[in-house]
Amino acid sequence: MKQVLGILLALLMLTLPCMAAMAEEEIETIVTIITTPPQDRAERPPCFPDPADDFIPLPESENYALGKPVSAGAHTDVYVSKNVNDGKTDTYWESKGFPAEMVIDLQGAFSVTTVAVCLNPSSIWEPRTQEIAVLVSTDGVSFTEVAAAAKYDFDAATGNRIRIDFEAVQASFVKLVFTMNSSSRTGGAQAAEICVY
Ligand SMILES: [Ca+2]
Repeated sequence: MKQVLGILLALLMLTLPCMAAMAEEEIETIVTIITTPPQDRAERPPCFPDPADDFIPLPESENYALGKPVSAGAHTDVYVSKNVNDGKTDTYWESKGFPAEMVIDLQGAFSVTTVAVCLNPSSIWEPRTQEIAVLVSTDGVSFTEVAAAAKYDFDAATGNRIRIDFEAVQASFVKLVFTMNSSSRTGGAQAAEICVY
């Protein structure tokens, strides 16, 4: 009997390392590394439309007006002229009355084709219409009209911005003349950003 038990014990001792090896194989860990998407913006499920899809598109080329010197007549309250090209749509210029001229010194001669006027994109800014003409100059003294006065509709649904396109022209100075704003909240022109492309 003792002999049988001894044999069984020996067999058990022999098979234990094999069983341990099998157990190790069975619990082999598989690691899958998944890279996370960029966390700099909220993810939007594809079934939800992006409101920006309906925004009036702006050129992706350089905005020659950004940060350049500007000059305009009297402004309302704290809404000074330099707010018009500081790159922020939450700051804006508001003229005191009409007509309201805004001149941007591009500090160099550029071939320009488009002027965009943007208001704050928030829907708190109810729809309004402004009448605007665009003129250009190479010397800052003599200006040529490139877009006659016309009415443009600003609506948060389309980004609260408009663009005025014209034939390519050399310009060192761009002047906008505002002659009407349908908003009942102001008696002047309003622009959060004026961009020149
Ligand atoms: Ca601004």
